[in-house]
Amino acid sequence: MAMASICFSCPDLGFAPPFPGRRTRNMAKYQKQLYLTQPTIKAITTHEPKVRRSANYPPSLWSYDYLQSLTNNYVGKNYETISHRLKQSVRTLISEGTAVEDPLSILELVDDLQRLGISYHFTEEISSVLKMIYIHYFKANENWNKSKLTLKALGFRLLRQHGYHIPQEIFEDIKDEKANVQEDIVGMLNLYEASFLAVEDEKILDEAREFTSKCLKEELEKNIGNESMLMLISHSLELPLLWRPPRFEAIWFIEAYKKRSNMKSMLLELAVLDFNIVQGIHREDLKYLSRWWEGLGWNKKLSFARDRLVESFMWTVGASCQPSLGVLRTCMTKLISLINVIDDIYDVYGSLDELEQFTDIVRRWDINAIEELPGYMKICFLGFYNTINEMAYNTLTNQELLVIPYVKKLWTDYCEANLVEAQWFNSGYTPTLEEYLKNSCVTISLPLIISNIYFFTSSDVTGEAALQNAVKYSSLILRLADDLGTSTAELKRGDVPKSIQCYMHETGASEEKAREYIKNLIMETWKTLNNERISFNCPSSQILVECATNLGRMGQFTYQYADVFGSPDDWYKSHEISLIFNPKS
Ligand code: 0FV
Ligand code: MN
Ligand code: MN
Ligand code: MN
Ligand code: MN
Repeated sequence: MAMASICFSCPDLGFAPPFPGRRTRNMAKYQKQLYLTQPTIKAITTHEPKVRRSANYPPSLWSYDYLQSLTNNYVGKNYETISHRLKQSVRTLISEGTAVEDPLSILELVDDLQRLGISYHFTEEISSVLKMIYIHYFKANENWNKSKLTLKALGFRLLRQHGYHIPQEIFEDIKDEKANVQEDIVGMLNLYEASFLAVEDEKILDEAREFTSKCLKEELEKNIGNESMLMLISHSLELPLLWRPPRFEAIWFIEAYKKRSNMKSMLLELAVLDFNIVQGIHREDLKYLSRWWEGLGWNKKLSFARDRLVESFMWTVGASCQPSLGVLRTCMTKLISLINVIDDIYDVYGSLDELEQFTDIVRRWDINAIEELPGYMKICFLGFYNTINEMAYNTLTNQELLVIPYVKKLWTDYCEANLVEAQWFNSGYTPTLEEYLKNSCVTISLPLIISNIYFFTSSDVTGEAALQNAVKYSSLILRLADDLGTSTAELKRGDVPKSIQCYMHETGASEEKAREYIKNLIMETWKTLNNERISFNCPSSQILVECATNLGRMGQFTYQYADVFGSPDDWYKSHEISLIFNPKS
């Protein structure tokens, strides 16, 4: 069958984010347009399409005045002192753990620190403690094989996550011991989480995942036993740890940790305080961004499109929450806010003629051509152009780098791919899944976002090849997750067939089977991404690799039930509130 080429392996998307000198795509096809038939201003402004589609997006939940009223209550010497003292105590705890030589308790501590969202304070301590565990307990292989399942599985997950390639064979005996394994709920849960660290062709891990997920589901159905354990199981089954954006995991895990019988109150105290201090910084970022967004005025002037500043900021915090990365967050939120509106113009509001014109003016990066555009596009283009040029100006003055030629190319590629979708839609064409994915991993905008940020914030990034792969696989994950959550509404209002429909068209599969296929493709893509991440060893692009991965995770988190980004519901709103508006107590 024609599908064989992409069957459960990551398709070659045929694109790469254009870090310098790497981009070769030929889009000459579209370059002929417009110059030949440049319309007069009059012709354009009177050429209003008879009907425009509408997505009926609800308005923003958050007013400008409300966002401006936010304060940061967690500044000052007092909080710093308490936080410093608690961090010192945690350091002592880690080194005591090392001294007693109980690998399980050390691993549990590391896992708790990560899930509580505070491990970034202890990166050196954690990496030396894991190295110690690797050398003492793992390299002496037989010891591991005799160890308890929880120890093996937790060690496997944390060590792989930190770049040690532990072989799947340490779980080889599991298939002969299913009865014993089933008795050990904690061990099973840890094995289930560990199995997501698989790379391609690791059958033992695939089997372990199938087996443990079946048993854990049964355990939930029985609904007996420790309540806190059942909570952990249902949380894992909803989305495994590896697929969750860390900041959102911290929100949940801090509450779960409070209920744990053997919890350490000092860890909890630090996690809550640190969460609030960091949230205060995010609130300041958001306050600034809300002034920018209000000044841009798109919420009023382009009211057909999504007004989603807070939600775009939420994606950004999901991608990168560290206090020191405020500039990155500011850039990324601006980019996502621009992208949402431009995407709505291509998908919903614009006529094909207008979209060709818009694509062309972006390609020319020519402010003189703005006169040709219809009114709403004048606002969109100038707002977009000024925002991007201003960020490029900052790079020019701060780093003496002129990035406009690169950035212009990135946006041209993005707009051209969106135009292809619009042309497909207008001609009623259904692409093959492979053809669709090649184009739609550009329109999902993750490569655009990460490479814009690369140009705007990092003056000395090396190791682009590894970064490119992380971007490529994360884009695919985000695209597929987005299609699972948004395509029903998109097709209803009129849009190009998305991955699910392309697969159905190509294979005759039912929608249910097609969704199953897409979910499997996400799983397979994670394996490839894991492989990249395990072997990734380039500190200077680590931040962007994390950002890209986290954007994929944000897609899986956001779109697991519906298009809550387009139409926020109570579930989504409660996450916004706990992320930004309510401090933890
Ligand atoms: C996609 O919307 C969307 F808004 C996303 C992915 C949230 C913002 C995050 C990023 C830009 C990374 P939509 O489903 O309309 O996108 P497509 O591409 O399907 O039109
Ligand atoms: Mn789109
Ligand atoms: Mn769209
Ligand atoms: Mn579209
Ligand atoms: Mn979509």
